[in-house]
Amino acid sequence: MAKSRYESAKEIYASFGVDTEKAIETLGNTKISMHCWQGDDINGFESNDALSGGIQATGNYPGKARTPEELMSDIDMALKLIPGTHKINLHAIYAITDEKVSRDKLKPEHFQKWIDFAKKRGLGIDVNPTLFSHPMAADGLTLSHPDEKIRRFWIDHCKAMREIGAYIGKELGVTCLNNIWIPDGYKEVPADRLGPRMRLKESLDEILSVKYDKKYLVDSVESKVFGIGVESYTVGSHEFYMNYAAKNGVMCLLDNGHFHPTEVCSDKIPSMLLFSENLALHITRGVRWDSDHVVAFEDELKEMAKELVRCDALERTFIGLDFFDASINRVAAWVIGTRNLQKALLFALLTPFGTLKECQDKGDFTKMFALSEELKTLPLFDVWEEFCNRNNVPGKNDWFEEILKYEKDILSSRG
Ligand code: RNT
Ligand code: ZN
Repeated sequence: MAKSRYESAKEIYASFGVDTEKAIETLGNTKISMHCWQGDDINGFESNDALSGGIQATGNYPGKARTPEELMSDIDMALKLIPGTHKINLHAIYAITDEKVSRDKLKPEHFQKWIDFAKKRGLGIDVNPTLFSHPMAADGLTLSHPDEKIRRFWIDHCKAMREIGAYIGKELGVTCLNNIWIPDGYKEVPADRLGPRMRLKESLDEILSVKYDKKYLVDSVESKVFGIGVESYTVGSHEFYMNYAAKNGVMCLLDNGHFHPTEVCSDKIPSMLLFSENLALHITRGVRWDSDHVVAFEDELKEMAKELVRCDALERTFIGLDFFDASINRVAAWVIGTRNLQKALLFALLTPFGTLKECQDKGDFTKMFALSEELKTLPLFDVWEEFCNRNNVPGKNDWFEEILKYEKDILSSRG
């Protein structure tokens, strides 16, 4: 009988010293946190007010989710086409409440429907306080606001979300990551760079002073270089949070859209891992700016995946996605972006790092280069298809047929 494509791919990789079975197994155990906000352009269920806070979703592709039921149905559809069992990432504005609940008054019960949803499917949940798209953040300042009353509101909101996260982690038996990102900054060169950062530091100190079992809740802080309307100064810069995280035992979250366009996160990963136990990531794709394009299978993504694998860091990294494209089918966006990240991880898992490192240390850069280039055209596709088959998820273009059907049957009927 002729060998299957996978069998011959397995032999080819073995000739490079790579075990495809091990790669498939590791990839199957790697959880990705799929962000709910791709499904509705970060609208949430509070109101239909415009998105604000230095971020923007552009496009008006029909069929966006308008209710919790629609969003859950769309997430289900996406997860059917994504191999493995993962986590979903929720923002505070996705609370499901009968009446309007102020963000500083949110309680675990307002996430009960999500907990039930996740339990049924064996998913984990991550949470985020929402410090944007709100009248109290109208001037773009939250935890660093000079007005104590406004700071108080946002501190209380962050505390509420941590309590919710800890509850969720316990209920699901999967550690919940609470990630804090704030839009705070100034359009013009500020007169005082230190004051806002001192206030942010104090706010964070209070928020994080409540201790939870790390089995249930862990925290991260997310930096940014700039945002729309805050081009000159960002309070929560990388240096601010990297130092804050190191000193306070929380995680630094690297969003690869949040640095200068020629800076790369792949290079930051090993340095972060050398000094902290855990790392959190938002995987996105910036095109010329923090544009949050859907993750594509491109070089920097592969390079980040390679760092996670060769630093043996998959188990200590919280890998989340963060993109929002409203110009294409949103369910397809989730599937394309998530599968691309998984493909990049598989590509990394199929790399003979031992041999490559040996070349580097011996100074044999010719062989290192030659081998790296050969690896790029090995039959990744066949191993990926095998991974999809074993996880009962369609491979090749079959998944896209399912998207078209869902669009025709479900999405097209939404007004
Ligand atoms: C914004 C940050 C942040 C948000 C989400 C919605 O620049 O990347 O992570 O995108 O929390
Ligand atoms: Zn982010």
